Amino acid sequence: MSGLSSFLSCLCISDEVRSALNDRRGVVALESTIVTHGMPYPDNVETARAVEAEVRSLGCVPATIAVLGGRIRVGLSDVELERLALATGVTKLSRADLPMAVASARPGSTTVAATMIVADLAGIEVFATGGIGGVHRGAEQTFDISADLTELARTSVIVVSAGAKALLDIPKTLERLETDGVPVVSYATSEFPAFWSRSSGVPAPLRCDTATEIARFWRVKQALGLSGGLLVGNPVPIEAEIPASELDGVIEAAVLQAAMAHVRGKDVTPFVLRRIVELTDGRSLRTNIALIRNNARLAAELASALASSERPKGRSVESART
Ligand code: PSU
Ligand code: MN
Repeated sequence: MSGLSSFLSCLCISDEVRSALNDRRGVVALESTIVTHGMPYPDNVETARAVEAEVRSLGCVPATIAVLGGRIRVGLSDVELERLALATGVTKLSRADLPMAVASARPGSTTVAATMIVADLAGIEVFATGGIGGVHRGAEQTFDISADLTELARTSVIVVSAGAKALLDIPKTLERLETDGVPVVSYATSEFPAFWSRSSGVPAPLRCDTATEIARFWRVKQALGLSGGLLVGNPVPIEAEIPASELDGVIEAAVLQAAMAHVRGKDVTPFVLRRIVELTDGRSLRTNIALIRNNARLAAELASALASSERPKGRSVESART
């Protein structure tokens, strides 16, 4: 089997997404780890549907990404989404285990890192999630740093998030992104948002106030041949936020419980998110749903702005000299 045909045979783009890309309509990639590991059923499938509807309401096409039946799927049907939301034993996939899920034909859901890889393969420039993974609190002991950060450094996709989850060490997360040269843009705020809270107390490295501004920034980055992602921090709507002061104790308790239960590796984030939902009686889940929908709307605005502007071919020293 040639390299190209094996690549094509494992990547399956739905007809709807393919024609949207061909017709240069806005397409927004969506991840599936939120569905399988981020929320309980039925909130997970209801949220996934609501997020897809937000994207459509702005004239764009949603492309939810997962691995099913040994193929990387870009764009799921409603029945497939429901099945994924109900399934148990779905693997949470990052860069390291994405090929294994395809090779073994076991179902897998994609994290921010894996969704970026697939979006880039499919030619989708914008991706909406809840919050990225980052440098965990106590990383100086555990070395727990999400592969999402490495992916942002190498893969050229815009990730619209509500910031980094406040269970992380936000200043260290931003330091790491700065080292890797990943632009971090807060949307219509001067602070980097903290997922459930609009404010993290940490200033945003860059600020844009409109989707058009972000789109222009992205096109210039591409024209200069600067590969890698762009992270957008879009604060949760005021009416849905939980102020950091109210959540700090809960997060600390949940992180401590994860450590005491010896939760490790990829299980840490789902465990802590679940505990925070329990400790807040479901309030953090409602905030999580609101912020994902909000991110989907901004991502769709961005995808529309980008669809009407040409993708530059990238820098060429030869052409610059002539
Ligand atoms: N955003 C949410 N809920 C989630 C996630 C993001 O609102 O569950 C997932 C994303 O898939 C992200 C992952 O990539 O959490 C981070 O996991 P880790 O810290 O193990 O890299
Ligand atoms: Mn980790």
